[in-house]
Amino acid sequence: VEARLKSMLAEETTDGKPATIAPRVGIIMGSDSDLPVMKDAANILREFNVPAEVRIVSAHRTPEMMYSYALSARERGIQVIIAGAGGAAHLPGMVAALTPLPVIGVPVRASTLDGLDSLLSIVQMPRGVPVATVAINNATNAGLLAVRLLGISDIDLQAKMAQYQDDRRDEVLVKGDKLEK
Ligand code: RP5
Repeated sequence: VEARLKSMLAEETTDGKPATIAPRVGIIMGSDSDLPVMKDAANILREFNVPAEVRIVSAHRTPEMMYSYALSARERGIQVIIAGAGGAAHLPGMVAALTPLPVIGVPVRASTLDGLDSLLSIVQMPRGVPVATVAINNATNAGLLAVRLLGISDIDLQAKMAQYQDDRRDEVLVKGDKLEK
């Protein structure tokens, strides 16, 4: 598992600089079986040169670790937490209960219920404890939302996001042009 996680982590940013600076985003998940989905969030953050860490933290199997991760994240410089889990997906909500940081929940399709169980477990938070929930298995959007949140106080990052959106628009226009020809 450690080897798989290490290979997920950016050894260096895309502009060639070593990623030795403290992580701004924490990507956590309930099990290594969530990794094939959650790697999409790590890839987005790497694309935007946002330093991130990836950890397995289970609400049910390692509850003490979940507590210490959530309680220490802010003082370690983490600004946004992306939490993915499947089934009885309690991790994002429990972490949101323990930290004032914004928590983005990724419902992972992990059971016979096609991910609906994960979605409802994450999205149906009680008033007062918000989790920003993305679509089932859509860790890409979790990464993008984290970039947008950080972009509020980081104009360079916000400009990169605007460029990313322009690029997506251009892709659609090029496809449309091809269809018309
Ligand atoms: C959840 O249970 C995890 O987030 C995972 O999605 C699901 C299944 O975990 P494994 O049994 O594959 O470890 O806690």
